[in-house]
Amino acid sequence: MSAEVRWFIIFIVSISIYNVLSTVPHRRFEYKYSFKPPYLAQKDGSVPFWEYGGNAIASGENVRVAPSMRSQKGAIWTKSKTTFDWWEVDIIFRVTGRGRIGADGLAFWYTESKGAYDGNVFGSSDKWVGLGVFFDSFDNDNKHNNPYIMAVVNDGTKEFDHANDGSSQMLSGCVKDFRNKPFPTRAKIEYYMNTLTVLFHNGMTNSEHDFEICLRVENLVLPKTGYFGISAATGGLADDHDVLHFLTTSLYSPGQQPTAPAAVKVTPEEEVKLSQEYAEYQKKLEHQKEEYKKEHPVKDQENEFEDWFESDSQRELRQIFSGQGQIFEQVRLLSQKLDEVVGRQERALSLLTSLHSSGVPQQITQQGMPGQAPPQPVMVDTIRRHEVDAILANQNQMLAAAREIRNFLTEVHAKTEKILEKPDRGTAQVTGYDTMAAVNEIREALHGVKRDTEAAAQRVLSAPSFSSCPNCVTPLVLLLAIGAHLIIMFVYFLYKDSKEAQAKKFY
Ligand SMILES: [Ca+2]
Ligand SMILES: [Ca+2]
Repeated sequence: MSAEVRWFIIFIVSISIYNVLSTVPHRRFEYKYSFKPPYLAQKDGSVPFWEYGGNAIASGENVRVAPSMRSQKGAIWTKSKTTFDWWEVDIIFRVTGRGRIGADGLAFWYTESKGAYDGNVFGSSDKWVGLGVFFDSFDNDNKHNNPYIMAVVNDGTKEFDHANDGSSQMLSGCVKDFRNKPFPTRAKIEYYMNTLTVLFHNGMTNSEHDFEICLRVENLVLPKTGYFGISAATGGLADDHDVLHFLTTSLYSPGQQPTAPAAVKVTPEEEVKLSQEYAEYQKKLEHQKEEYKKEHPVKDQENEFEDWFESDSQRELRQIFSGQGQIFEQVRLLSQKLDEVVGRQERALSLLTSLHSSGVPQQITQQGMPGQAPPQPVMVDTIRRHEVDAILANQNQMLAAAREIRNFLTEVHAKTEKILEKPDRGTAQVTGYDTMAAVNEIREALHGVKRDTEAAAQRVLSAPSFSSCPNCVTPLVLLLAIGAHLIIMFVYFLYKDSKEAQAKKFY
């Protein structure tokens, strides 16, 4: 390979890599718009960079946006507005309740201003400006299509149509059950290049790869900046609405680079003050740690051991879950296989129909219009019915012939066997040979007699005085005498043969 070709290939590869990279957005984790365990809430109950209210409770592990009690409403909002155009939010949540059906649901918000903590739309304010993605548990319009996930955009003028579950207002949605799942359910809400995509993970497995698409809306214009929020509400029926993770990632198109946060100018006094605060905080923390250790020295160990072992019911549940997970996996595989089979069937059907349509009518057109080119080439010249019949008849004939040959061979075989069993039968041949020899002898004798007779006849004819001899025997008498002799000889030979044969039989 010459150097030019090598450089050309490197150039092409680098261009293609650049093209691929240029379509992938640049991502940056936004900690100011996220929360996750552990230490989700601090000791005083606050969640850094977030504020919550209503009936919401934050713990170290999750935010219970609305607890499973009647008519509860709560919400949690980011403290500051977003500073990026495109984003992806990954929410891990659980909606759990004892009832077969629950209420009311959970909502994700991206709005121009923060909503209330006790509003009418899943715990937040109505007439919002921006986007709401609702996880609606309760079937208000009785169409048996809940739990339902939907995206609704509002310009601040419309009231949410609870009676119809927002069916006339939503951009798009999907029926997905998110209540009481073995693993936490997840939603990925992405807004990139004016396209909104909502992916959903149904919590049946713990796999990262089991997201399904719920909805996709293109050419969507949302407020340039806004607040993220989560709200939830219960009604007559009540579920626990827990949010475990809220992770925000800002997305930047390849040309656009993430803007570095503006450098904050700190005066020397402030710097001293801040470092003092930090030192005090560290001291306080150490002090609290020591106190805690003093208070719970034994309990800790107990807890440690408790964590090590699982109870019977926990183990049973775990086994059930893993079994169900396997079943689910198998069913999914089966459904994939079924899809393949259906696909193949359809392909085969389409091939058959194309064969049918290009086979029969084409013959007609070819016969009708010999000058015209066929519309489609004949794909396969199939065997005709009468040809099949002829082949079958031939085969039958061949079979019959083969059977006859076989019978004949069996007969021959049987006879050979008999012959081999009784080799003495070979004497019959000898007898036949004797008969032949005897017949030959007779023939020879007859020839001799004939010759003699002819010679005698010539002599008789040549003798002129023959008729004058009265004592001589007449030729007729002579011939009769010879014939009588011959018959006697013949009978004697036959008698001799039969005697010999009889004698051989006994032998
Ligand atoms: Ca509803
Ligand atoms: Ca409904």
